[in-house]
Amino acid sequence: MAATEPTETAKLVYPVPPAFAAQARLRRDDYDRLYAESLADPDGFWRRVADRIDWITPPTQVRDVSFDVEDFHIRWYADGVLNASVNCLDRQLPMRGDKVALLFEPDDPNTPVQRITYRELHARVCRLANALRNLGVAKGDRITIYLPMVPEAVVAMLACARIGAIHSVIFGGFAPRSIADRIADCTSKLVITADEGLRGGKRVPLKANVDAALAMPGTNSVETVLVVRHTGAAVDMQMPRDRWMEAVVEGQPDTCEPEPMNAEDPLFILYTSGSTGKPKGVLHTTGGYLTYVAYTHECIFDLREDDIFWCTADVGWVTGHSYTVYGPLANGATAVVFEGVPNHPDVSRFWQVIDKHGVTLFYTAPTAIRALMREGDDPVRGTSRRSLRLLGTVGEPINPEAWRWYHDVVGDARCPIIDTWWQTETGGALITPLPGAIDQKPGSAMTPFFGIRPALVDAEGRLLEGEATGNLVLLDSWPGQMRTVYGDHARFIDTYFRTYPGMYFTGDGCHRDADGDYWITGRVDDVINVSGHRIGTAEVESALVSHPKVAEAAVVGFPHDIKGQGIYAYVTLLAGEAETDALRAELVGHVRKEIGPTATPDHVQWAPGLPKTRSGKIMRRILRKIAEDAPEQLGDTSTLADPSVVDSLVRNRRGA
Ligand code: 6R9
Repeated sequence: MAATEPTETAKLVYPVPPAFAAQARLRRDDYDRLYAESLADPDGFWRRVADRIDWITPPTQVRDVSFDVEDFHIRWYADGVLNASVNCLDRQLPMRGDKVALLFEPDDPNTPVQRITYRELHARVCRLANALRNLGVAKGDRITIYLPMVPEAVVAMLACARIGAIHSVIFGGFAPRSIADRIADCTSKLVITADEGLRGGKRVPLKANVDAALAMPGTNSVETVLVVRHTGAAVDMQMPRDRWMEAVVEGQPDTCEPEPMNAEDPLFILYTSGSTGKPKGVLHTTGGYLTYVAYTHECIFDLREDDIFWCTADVGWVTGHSYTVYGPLANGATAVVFEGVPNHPDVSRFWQVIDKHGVTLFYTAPTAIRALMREGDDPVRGTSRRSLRLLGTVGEPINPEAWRWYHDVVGDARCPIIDTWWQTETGGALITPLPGAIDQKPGSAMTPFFGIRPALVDAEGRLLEGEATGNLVLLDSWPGQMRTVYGDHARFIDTYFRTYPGMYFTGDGCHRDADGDYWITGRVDDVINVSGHRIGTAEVESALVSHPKVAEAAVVGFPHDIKGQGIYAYVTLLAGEAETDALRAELVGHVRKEIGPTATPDHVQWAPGLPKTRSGKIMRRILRKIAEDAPEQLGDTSTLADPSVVDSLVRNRRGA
């Protein structure tokens, strides 16, 4: 599923719809001209783009970058001073004070919608920012946000930005252990959470999860927990640590002096899974990030003043940060904040919400499209969707079949689709067709955005020319690039800049076709992409081996019809432990408890032994082939310490 097959489908080009091109911000000749300019004179190009930002002190410097590990640095607009919340709020007040900034659609369609104007959002952000200052939060302090998809999540992020605190948003699906690790890593001073979350009618015990996390070692940096009353459930309040949000913002002034931030001062940390060890704290700074997300949001979504923009991603992921919060608000757009899920109360919810709010730009993940495609066309056809003018996807490769269904059924063959490739690390979209300029091919992210220089390399780091398949690297920086791994700059350099010297290594495989268009094929490292969420195999393995009956575990991805990839775990039990179905279920539950539901293994196979080299390294290539049910492609197993373990694994594989 993950690997799209370009060869047959590349011929099927969907030209830019002429009606769309006629009104588009950027057309083919604009793309060609601006792309050429952005490479020929990056300084001039990005200087002009930065004019869209309200600077307290405009930058005189633009790009200052070296990917050389001996003299490594990435700085953009380094002497500029600004405040991100001012750009998202104050700047909109004169022209757009009464315009709706956030359109909140609750989990239950019968709960009233909230329409929050820029003026109101500004006041709410200022009140919370003042309250945070009163609680002793200062510039540079880390604040953990663990909230459902509700307007308070956006308010909390912008309140941090207002006073220069660094937010670290944790997805509401993460379990106490994951919360504790993330709090400990950045020594957060304050946590913002809610009594409970609601997803598809189910309650998520957010406050109880925070309580459990704060009982774990390493979390005593937290002085205060602010609790948003959301469902009204009774929660345990520990005084004086825990405070109700409504009580602390009560009576606060609705204006707040913004903290002047240097362009390179941190804006946020967002934890993401890597191929080794614990999740890393991806750090983004203020000036470059904001410039990049605002500019890409306008160009790639062909944004207009009256658009209703809906990105379905939770703010717990980078897509929510860049394209629900910072990009749209910096552009003065109206953004939908959706608390629910695509199949509640029924599988036409997305399309009903589009009709209810007149959504014009819709951005979601391939996994949701595949799940809804399986339900047939009727739930879609029963809705109008006439307001839509553009569709987007993000998070994983989209298979051509799902692409065409999205195009033909959801978009009534009217709307262009932008397949946007990017990463937590990249801040914003890097490879995507500009909708009025670039023809589309189902399954291809097509062309680089302005200033982006993708390239393909082979395993030895040799640049590949023309039509080729290899590892995707980026040859130069862009303003939205991450600046470091929080607290571990060496890990940042080692992870991304040592594999191929002088280049940023994405961790993705990619094919470039004869026309020069890019087809991302998926991760080439030990990261599994489950429903667009990154899961490190090492994290799942360490959760499994933390169970008292497990001796060893190896985890790989396998193709999954809906999720893109599923999680396949091979588990070796301690001597004397019985391989029962009950224990299998217990292990699955254990991983959910340790990491969270996104990391739930789809299959656990008992492995009396694991295939290892003589030096003791697990041969994941072999485990992947067994999980894929392709034992005929195992290749050479003669270098294994004990080749016979493979036969037993093949015999007992899931597909057998
Ligand atoms: C934004 C986001 C990043 C990884 C990335 C790649 C995969 C994202 C994609 C895509 C193919 C696309 N990915 N978009 N693969 N086509 N349009 O998803 O960030 O959660 O950090 O994941 O997702 O493998 O390396 P993040």
